[in-house]
Amino acid sequence: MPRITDARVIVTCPGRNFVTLKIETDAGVHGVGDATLNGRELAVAAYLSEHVVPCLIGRDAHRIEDIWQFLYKGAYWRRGPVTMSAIAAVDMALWDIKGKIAGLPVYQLLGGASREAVMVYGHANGVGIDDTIAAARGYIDQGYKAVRLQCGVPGMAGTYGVSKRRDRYEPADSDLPTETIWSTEKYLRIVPPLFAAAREALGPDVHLLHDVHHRLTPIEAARLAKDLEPYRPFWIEDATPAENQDGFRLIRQHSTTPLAVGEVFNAIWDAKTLIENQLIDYIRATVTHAGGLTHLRRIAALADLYQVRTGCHGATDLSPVAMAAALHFDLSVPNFGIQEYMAQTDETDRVFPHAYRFEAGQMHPGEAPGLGVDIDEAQAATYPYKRAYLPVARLEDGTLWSW
Ligand code: GCO
Ligand code: MG
Repeated sequence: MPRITDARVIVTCPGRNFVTLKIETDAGVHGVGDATLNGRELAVAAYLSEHVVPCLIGRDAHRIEDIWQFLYKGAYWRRGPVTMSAIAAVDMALWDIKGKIAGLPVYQLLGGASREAVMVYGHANGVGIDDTIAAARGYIDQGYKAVRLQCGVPGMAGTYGVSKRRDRYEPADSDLPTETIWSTEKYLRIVPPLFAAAREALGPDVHLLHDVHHRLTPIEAARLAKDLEPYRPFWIEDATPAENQDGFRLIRQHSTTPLAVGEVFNAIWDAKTLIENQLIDYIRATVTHAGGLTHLRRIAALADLYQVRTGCHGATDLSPVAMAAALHFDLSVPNFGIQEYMAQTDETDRVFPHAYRFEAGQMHPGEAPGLGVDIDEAQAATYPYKRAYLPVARLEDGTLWSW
């Protein structure tokens, strides 16, 4: 049996912060897992190094399910993003080790490929409608079959999803949280014309997506879903905060626009009511924030019973380790829908050499044994941690809102 001999947490900032767990075994192989929780990175790093790593040493690295249960039930304090990201990192690293020992890519251990490759969506954004459509064309020219559209809101200084640099989007931009101003009324005036113009300009085939980023009340979200219906969006995402799951019932009563939710979910219990009541169409939980491959597969299996498909979060605050793990998951689950993809910086790609590849709007995890991704510790050490927070949003009268 491969015994765990050592585990350590590596925090690096090649342009943005990443937390990686590396587990060593006496079988001559190691595994890596992503534990990045944007803006709260060191909480997960400490949870792992202070409370998880000591419990791992000496254990059989093959016992993935048992170690998962040990860390989940054994903590007594269940769930939560910090706990579940820490468990996820261990889980990913153990799947990586198992794959390397078996000499197989992880997707083979998960039942093999259910498709040739996985459809991804890119992020098109711009200050106005025209440059957003131009950005979308840029993605379509690269072969993308699906594009997310976000544009600036007239009368507002900035908004979620619109970056200074078109090809990169990094909201965690400041040593202390940046304060931004939000106007629902102004936002609701611009998104339907954006979609009307995009559908007209880009034709019927390309999938168009949009992220509301938790900013609307249920009835406002229902209005947006209804207004966008003629333009056949692939989904609208996080239309309203999901703590109140009945809010989604209200949106459903008014529209057939598909709904996606779940990038901030960390356990199957966050999604259970939404899935069982068929209040959503896509579940966006990720391998990093929702307990690793072991738990994400459980969520996907529940979703599959209700024809809810997966659409994993894939922003740049998930490291290439998470992207690799997501692609093995995506390739294997029967109810895959789509995968979000944002290219990382060259520095990040150098710190995390990987086997996954993009081609014509689709991605594949590659055939390397394990996850097919690693961390170059020497490179990582040259980029020390730098505190960075996500922004906060306030209404025009100063009321704190959902960012
Ligand atoms: C997305 C997300 C991200 C989040 C980010 C927060 O759909 O890609 O909403 O961009 O804002 O992951 O850390
Ligand atoms: Mg989102």
